[in-house]
Amino acid sequence: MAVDKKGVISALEEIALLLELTGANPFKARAFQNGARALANYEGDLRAGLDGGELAKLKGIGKSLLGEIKSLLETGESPARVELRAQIPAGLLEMLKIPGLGPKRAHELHEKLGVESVGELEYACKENRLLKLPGYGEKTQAKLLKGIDYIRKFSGRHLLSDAWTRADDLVERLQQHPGVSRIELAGSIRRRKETIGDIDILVATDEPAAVSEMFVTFAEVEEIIGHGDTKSSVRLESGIQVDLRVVPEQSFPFALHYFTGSKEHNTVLRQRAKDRGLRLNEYGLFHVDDHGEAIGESVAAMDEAELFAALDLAYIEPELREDRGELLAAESGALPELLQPGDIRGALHNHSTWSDGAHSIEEMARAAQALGWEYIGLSDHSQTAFYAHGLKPDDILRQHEEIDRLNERLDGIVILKGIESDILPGGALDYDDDVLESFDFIVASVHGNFGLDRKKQTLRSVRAVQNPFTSVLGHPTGRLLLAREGFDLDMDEVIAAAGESGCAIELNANPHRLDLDWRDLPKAVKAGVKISIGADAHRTEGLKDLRYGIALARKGWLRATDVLNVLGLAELKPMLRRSGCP
Ligand code: DGT
Ligand code: CA
Ligand code: CA
Ligand code: ZN
Repeated sequence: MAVDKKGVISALEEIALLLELTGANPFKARAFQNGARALANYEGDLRAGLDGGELAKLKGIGKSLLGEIKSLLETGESPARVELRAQIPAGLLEMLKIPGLGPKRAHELHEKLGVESVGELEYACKENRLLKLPGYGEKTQAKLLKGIDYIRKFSGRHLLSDAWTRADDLVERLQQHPGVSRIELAGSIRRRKETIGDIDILVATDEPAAVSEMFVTFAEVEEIIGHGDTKSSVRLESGIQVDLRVVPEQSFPFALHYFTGSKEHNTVLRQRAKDRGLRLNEYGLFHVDDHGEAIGESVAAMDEAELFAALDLAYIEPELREDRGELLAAESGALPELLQPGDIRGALHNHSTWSDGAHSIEEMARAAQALGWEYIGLSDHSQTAFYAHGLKPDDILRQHEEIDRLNERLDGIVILKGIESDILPGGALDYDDDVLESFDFIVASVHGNFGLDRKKQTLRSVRAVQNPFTSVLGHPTGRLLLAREGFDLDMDEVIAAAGESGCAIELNANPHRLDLDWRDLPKAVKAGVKISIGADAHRTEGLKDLRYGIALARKGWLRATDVLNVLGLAELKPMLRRSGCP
């Protein structure tokens, strides 16, 4: 498969990194880095530039590099990369994921200590073996250990979006089997956790062997971990593990409930059954005798709702099954009526080619309209975000003219003029008041200086939500799932300040963020804060990420009335310009 420009550049960068890992002459690695940079700055089409000889003339692109580029464009692979990848132990690459460990040091540790994997490095650190190396001290070693703990926490987990898409696809194909009478996703995907350990699929069938066989022979199965009539497990090429469980029709609701979890929810529900002289497990709900043994047939249940009803509970949506008060609410009729996808009328946080987006305002607006939105909020980056082509005041004037023209021309969608303003380290927004005043809304976000101490970082966000120009506090923790922890701040304090000032808080729907964390959403609602589910789309397809935001909103117990972007334009607009604005 051929690769595009981005693919070529990242291949060259990877080669540079691999060269460093092998301890090759630093000039060699630098040559590939320079080549990648030259291509990134090259405006034209690579293919044409290659054929026309223009690439060859670029500073930093030598003969051997040209060969690699040509091969990448033609075959999607480069001989140098293939060779290097084969030469380097996989564990060494894994080590690069440790925060603070670069290729040079990884090579050194490999060469001097024979360390070839994260586990080996951890062991070496615990044995204080690094202290013997020149340039490594107690502090470095402790820092590496902390970094290892950090990646351990995430290892083997996947983003909800990645796992969910693959899981839906598997379910759809298994469903084609004529022997399958019922099929559902279970586990953490069904509960819409932000990250997923493995995919769980439950099937009711009277042909278990045939269905299992179909499952383990899917093309993307890389390894069969287990294969039986009731349970099969595979690992997909993507590294995700999938568990398939096959049950008879009558136990399907019980098995679905059990394998949906969470474990904590199951535990409290099982206890509730026990208190009523019943036993709940994945096969059914049974009466017990004096010795505590299950007797007779299971209480019948067609679906999970009947299972809950048998325990005098209202139906608990899968998203809520985390033992965070759902049983109590289900008992007392206090479960929330959760937000539905159809409640959403638009979204505020989106980027265009004016900053770091891939599509024009018009393309974004039309895509939003195609999704049934009534409005799309445009919020490109502000001037401090130079790395993302943040907008200068005169850019803003021109952008607003473009939006005015588009709003006149386009029917059925309204574009709102916004900005994603950096929150400066002291908590101020990124423009003077006269510029801030020209927007319909402002999303204020932290994009740099993540290392401020807790007190300063908290004060920074508190000041931002107190600023009457701020409509929404964007991705409030700054976390990147599986990659970077949020910055250190007291979220309770930020939420309280937002509640007091009337500033909304974002639930950023980008599957890498899903920020504010769902666990904090009920707190925000309790403090009277409205939640803005933002797509943070950097291309038209990104608008569809809103589904992840909606999923996590539900997980955070949100009702439609808790969400800002369920409002129509007329109600929304005054909410965006808070009192106190000049
Ligand atoms: P994951 O895969 O780590 O994202 O999380 P889950 O919740 O999908 O966990 P998984 O795949 O290990 O198991 C699926 C469900 O099966 C889990 O949510 C609850 C149920 N389950 C598994 N093991 C146990 C157990 O030992 N006790 C109880 N009560 N339930 C269990
Ligand atoms: Ca799972
Ligand atoms: Ca599982
Ligand atoms: Zn942002």
